[in-house]
Parts: sequence; structure tokens; C-alpha cells
Amino acid sequence: MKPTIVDHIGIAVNSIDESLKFWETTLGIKCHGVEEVVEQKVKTAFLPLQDTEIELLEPTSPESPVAKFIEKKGEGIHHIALRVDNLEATLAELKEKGVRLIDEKPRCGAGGAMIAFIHPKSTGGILLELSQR
Ligand code: CMX
Repeated sequence: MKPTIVDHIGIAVNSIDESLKFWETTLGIKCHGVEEVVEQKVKTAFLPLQDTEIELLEPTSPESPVAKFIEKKGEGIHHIALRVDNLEATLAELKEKGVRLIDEKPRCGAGGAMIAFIHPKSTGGILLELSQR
């Protein structure tokens, strides 16, 4: 159940195109594709860094959790995602331990990963994503 690596760090942005001017052009980290996650009402761009990635998240609707986050806190780090080998078993174990899960079952995330979120109330204020690839 122990997570293995930081899978990615999610950053909420108003505009992926605008943000890429810094991440791609200034820092030189090449974006490997933009994808819409319709269910989450976000557009995502992944920028790989060896074993981990930066994920830029742009809301596609005012009802998107990312739009609500930006409205409340402004652009910035939105979540941290940790990689696990067996997401279903990890969620069952966390539930057993009384952790507040946003997703009790794995669902599809960007890049073909299976993902689930843990509520910030159970993590000391960080939105934590678990990801199985
Ligand atoms: N990081 C840290 N804290 C957060 C947070 C975030 N990203 N989003 C919300 N919170 C905090 C709020 O500040 C609030 O804290 P207080 O009660 O102390 O004020 C609390 O969590 C509840 O927030 P809320 O605004 O009352 O409720 P929301 O309706 O915004 O729901 C949450 C919050 C986390 C349940 C919701 O945003 C969610 O389900 N997120 C998971 C899904 C998601 O973010 N998807 C987009 C990513 C797409 C992808 O990568 O696939």
C-alpha cells in the first residue's frame, strides 16, 4: 500500500497556453500533450521531469473543482499525486483506517491512469491524489 513515487504535482492555472510560456519556453520543460478530462471539467498539460511530472490544470467550466479553487485561493499548487501499485486495495485500507476519501473507487484520470482523491481534511490541508498506472 505504501506509495512509491511522486507521480505528479498538479498546478491550477487560468490558461495553459499562458503558463507554457514559463514552463516550456523559459524553463525548457517540453509539454508532451494537452488532454481534456471531461468528467473533471479540466484541460491538462503534462510536463515530464525524469520519474515525475508537472500537471497544469485549466478549468473548462465555472463548476470545475479547479475553477472553484482558483476563485478561492488563486492560481497555484492544487494537488500532489502519489503513485501506488494497487489503488483499489489502498483505498480499502485507507477507508478501514477512517481516512476521508473523495473517491471510494478508482476512476479514470488523464494519461490513462486510474486515480482517486483523498480529502484535504484528512491530510493536513493538501488535496492528495493516488494514481495507478
Ligand atoms: N487543496 C487544498 N485544500 C482544498 C483544495 C485543494 N485543492 N480544494 C478545496 N480545499 C479545501 C477548501 O479550502 C475547504 O477548506 P475549509 O473548509 O477549511 O475552508 C475544503 O477543502 C472544502 O472545500 P470547499 O470549497 O468547501 O468544497 P469544494 O466543493 O471546493 O470541494 C474538494 C473540495 C477537494 C472535495 C473538491 O475540489 C474535489 O472533489 N476535488 C477532487 C477532484 C479534482 O480536484 N479534480 C480536478 C483534477 C483533475 C485531474 O487531475 O484529473
